[in-house]
Amino acid sequence: MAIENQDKATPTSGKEVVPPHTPSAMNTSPIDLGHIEVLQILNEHGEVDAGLEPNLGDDTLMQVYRAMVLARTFDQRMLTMQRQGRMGTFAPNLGQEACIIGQVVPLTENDWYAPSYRSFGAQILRGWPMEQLMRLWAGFHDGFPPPENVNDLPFSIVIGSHVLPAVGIGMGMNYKKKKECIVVNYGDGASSQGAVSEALNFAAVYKAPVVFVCENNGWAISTPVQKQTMNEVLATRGSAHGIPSIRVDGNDILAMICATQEAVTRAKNGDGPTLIEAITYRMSLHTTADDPKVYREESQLDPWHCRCPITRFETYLKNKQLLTDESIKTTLEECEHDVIAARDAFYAMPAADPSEIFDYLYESIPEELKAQRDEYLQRLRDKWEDS
Ligand SMILES: Cc1ncc(C[n+]2csc(CCOP(=O)(O)OP(=O)(O)O)c2C)c(N)n1
Ligand SMILES: [Mg+2]
Repeated sequence: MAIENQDKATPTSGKEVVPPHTPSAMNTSPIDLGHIEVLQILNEHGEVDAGLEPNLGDDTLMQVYRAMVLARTFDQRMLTMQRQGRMGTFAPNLGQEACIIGQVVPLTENDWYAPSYRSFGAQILRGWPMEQLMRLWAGFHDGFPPPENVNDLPFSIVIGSHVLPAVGIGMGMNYKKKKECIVVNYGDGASSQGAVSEALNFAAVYKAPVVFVCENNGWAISTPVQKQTMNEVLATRGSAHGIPSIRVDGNDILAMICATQEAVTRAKNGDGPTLIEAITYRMSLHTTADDPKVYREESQLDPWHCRCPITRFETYLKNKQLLTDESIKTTLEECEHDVIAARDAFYAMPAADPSEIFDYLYESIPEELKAQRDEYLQRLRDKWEDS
């Protein structure tokens, strides 16, 4: 998606207004933030900082809004399908829509994107058909390869493992003298993986055109960020490697777009990587296999309800006369229509062949495994005959 007036989309200064995961203690971290900026452009009431407001153009703003609503609609439908027993394990992204959409808006189709498993909103915007993502989450291996002409990596379940390969892609861009970049998205939990530190160091040393987006949603399954690290300011992990790093209000779509745009421009100008720590909150389950009631109080979500990234953006768009209550309703209906159409296309796809689970580990299947396969398939046949 092209951004109009790109240089106007670049923030000139930041303000110390982003809430960390102890909201009342905003920016009272004992860690010295040094020169790390904290960027917010649209506050919780949808009021814009006129000095930082990007000139994105009305069409882009509306496309971004629709992408956020579509991400949430897809999210809700996937949860419903999973609860109906028609979907595999799924990782919701409720409340993180600004973060996930904003980080890919400044990318062109020549740029690359390395998603995490919670990045489906960005994947849809990058061109992944929703029915393919459904197939992927239902466990079909043919859902994983990126569509033709979409420069994305398949997402990795092994947390942080895609970050080093993303740096390799960035180094390849430098080697080929291409004015392109890659955005790689990973979580606060993944940021503690050793490979992520290696990736940051390599990117810094080789000036790789990489934008690291560390999506700090407060939780790594049941581990709160405060227990996972003694340095909650994850952006310092970038600056420790000599990488320009910034904290961004991850529920502020304008801040996310501006910070990413600035990082993309830096990368394409040959000035190397940037790390964006996007502060947001996981409002929903870790995955559908998780029950957060076991480890967090409902009341912990309270401060975040009023930070909803979609409501905030709607207020902004209404103030700009771009949105009305009526067009909000229409957008939602259109997104629901599109998601239902994708669901029906997914349901119409051929069922899995259970014998396939034996097919891809060995070039030729060992005799012992063949025997297990035959026994398994016979048991399935017996079960179907009984039912
Ligand atoms: C290397 C590795 N260790 C453990 C896991 C199990 N695991 C899956 S998700 C997750 C937490 C990840 O948290 P975070 O990086 O903050 O991302 P989020 O799920 O919050 O988006 C863990 C530990 C894994 N997938 N890979
Ligand atoms: Mg997390």
